[in-house]
Parts: sequence; structure tokens; C-alpha cells
Amino acid sequence: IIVPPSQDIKAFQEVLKTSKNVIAVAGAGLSAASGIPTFRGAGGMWRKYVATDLATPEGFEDSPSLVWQFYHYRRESARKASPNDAHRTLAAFSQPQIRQRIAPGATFTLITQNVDNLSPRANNELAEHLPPGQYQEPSLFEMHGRLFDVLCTNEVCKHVEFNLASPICDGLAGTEDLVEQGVIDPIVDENKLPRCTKCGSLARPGVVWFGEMPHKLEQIDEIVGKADLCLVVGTSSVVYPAAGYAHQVKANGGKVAVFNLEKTDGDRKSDFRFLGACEEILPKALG
Ligand code: BJW
Ligand code: ZN
Repeated sequence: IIVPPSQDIKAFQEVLKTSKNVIAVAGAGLSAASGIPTFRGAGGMWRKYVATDLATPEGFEDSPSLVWQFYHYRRESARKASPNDAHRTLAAFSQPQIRQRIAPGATFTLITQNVDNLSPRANNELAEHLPPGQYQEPSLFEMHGRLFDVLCTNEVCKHVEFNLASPICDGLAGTEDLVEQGVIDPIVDENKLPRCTKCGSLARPGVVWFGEMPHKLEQIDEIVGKADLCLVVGTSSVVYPAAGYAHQVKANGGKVAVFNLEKTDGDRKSDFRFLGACEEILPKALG
């Protein structure tokens, strides 16, 4: 018999209290309340394109201009967005001296698929509000890279640079607004796209596309292997390896709690399922 997942926050908090190594696997739903569109379902379109088709090596090879406009637009929106209560709750939960709901000595790691810089920003904002010396470097993995990393496409160079500039280059300036003016597919000359500051080759967004290796997988695997509780926050759980982490924790005898607006793939087997906005439920569950 399949027991349906529990919706009992108190029971969840009991489990939390006795867990030793907690992980959270987050996806686009974590940033939805900050105004960042998700990938699948409503919001998964950019201009006339499917977002996940643009987030591929093939998409970039076909048209670096189009893919750069997509990422330029997303860099500009992420810069204007602010962390929401879900980011803030996870940031506070990453600080052992603040969090109440797990035992002293327990660990917490946030593994996010998001590239929008909002979790690091929530951590920085929290750091600024803590008394000097109190902030501890959180265990945070941005496994699909970062919108603000710019990566050289030259295999020999591969230079990576963190670049928050707005616009990232003159050639892309204003292209984020073109749809409103009815211009669908302007072509930006490759020489006017972002270039590597070391070797001058074409640069690309420092994010992980399909078929590419997510970042820090060895470290992540080790942490997932030790986890006894996995929180699955705002992800459709269709993209691997992230989608497999909850299954792994379960297979190792741990528990899984899903926080999502909707039912998702495989969450029938989770121990807890909290349907609703994570920016509302996480503060109640973890705060
Ligand atoms: C809310 C909410 C609110 C809304 N509150 N909730 C079979 C097994 C294993 C792997 C594969 C396989 N078949 C194919 C693969 C490979 C592939 C894969 O998984 N494909 C699947 C589609 C089947 N995986 C890969 O290629 C990965 N690499 C890899 O496996 O490497 C192995 C390798 C080995 C050796 C050599 C080389 C490689 C890489 C995956 C990279 C994914 N990249 C993207 C783009 C990143 C850059 C960018 O941002 O543009 O990552 S695709 C896109 O999907 C993005 C996301 O991080 C990722 C996941 O999406 P996410 O976050 O779940 O978003 P949504 O929109 O799907 O869901 C949002 C959810 O939020 C919804 O459920 C809403 O209900 C919810 N929600 N508001 C709570 N307020
Ligand atoms: Zn280079």
C-alpha cells in the first residue's frame, strides 16, 4: 500500500529536529515570487521560443546572438529582482547560530539549480544584518552555474569571469526591450557579443546546458550520500542529476519533504508534501 505524503508541518518539524544532515534541492519555483519566470509550464516561453531549447549547446551553436539576447534579458531581470522570503528563510537556515529547528551539530546544504544569484544575495543581505563576526559561510552549491559568470568558448583558454555589468556589452544594450517594440529577431554581430577579456574569443554564459557537466558533482554526491532529510523546493524534478537526489536520500533510508505549488514527478512517494507557494510555507516550516 502507498501511504500518501503527510501535510503535517508539526510532524515534519519533529523529523527535522532529529535529522543530522539536511539538504535542500531547489529549482526555479524558489525564485518565482521574485518575478523570475520558471522553465516549464506558464512562464517557460521567451519571445516565441521555448526556454529549454535556448538553454542548450545546440541553441548557442545555431545562434549565439539569439541565446545571448535570452541570457542578457535574464541577467537584466535577475539584477532588478530581489530575494524573496523563501531565499531569506533558507539563508537563515544556513546559519547554525540562527536556526532553531535542527539539532546543534546538524548540517544544512542548499543545492540550487538556479543561476539567478538570489540565494547568494540573500546570504549577503543576512550577513550585513548580523553582528560582526557572526556570519558563517553557508554550504551552497549553484550546480547549474551562474548567469553572471562569463565563460570563454575557446577550449584552450576557458577563462571564467564574474561580471555583473549592465549591459554586459554595447551590442546587447536594449535588446531586452525589443519585443515590446515589435522586433522579434534582431541579429547582433558576433563581434559585438561578449568576448573573452583574456583571448578575445566569443564568450558564453557560464551556465550548465543539457549534456554538460553540472558543477561540483563530486562534493554534492558526497553530501547527498550522507543526507537523512531532503527538502525539494520549487523544482519540477525532471532534470538530472538534481532530480535523483531525493530518490537517493530515500534509498539510503532518509526522508523527503516536497514544497511545490503543484504535484510533481514522483512526489507521491515523498514523506511530506506541502502544496503551495514556498515563499509562504518555508518560513512556517523552517522559521
Ligand atoms: C513553485 C512556485 C512557488 C512555481 N513555490 N513552487 C536520464 C537520466 C539522467 C540524466 C538524463 C536522462 N536523460 C537525459 C539526461 C540528461 C539531462 C536531463 O536530465 N534531461 C532530462 C530533461 C531528461 N541532464 C543533463 O544534461 C545535465 N547534465 C548531465 O546529466 O551531465 C552528465 C554528464 C556526464 C558526462 C559527461 C557530460 C555530462 C545538465 C542539466 C542542465 C540543465 N540546464 C538548465 C539550464 C541552466 C541555465 C539556465 O538557467 O538557462 O537548468 S535547463 C533548466 O531546467 C534549468 C533548471 O535549473 C532546470 C530545472 O528546472 P526547474 O528548476 O525544476 O524549473 P521548472 O520550471 O521545471 O519547475 C519549476 C517548479 O516550481 C514547478 O514544479 C512549479 O510548480 C514550481 N513552482 N512557483 C513553490 N512559488
Ligand atoms: Zn579566452
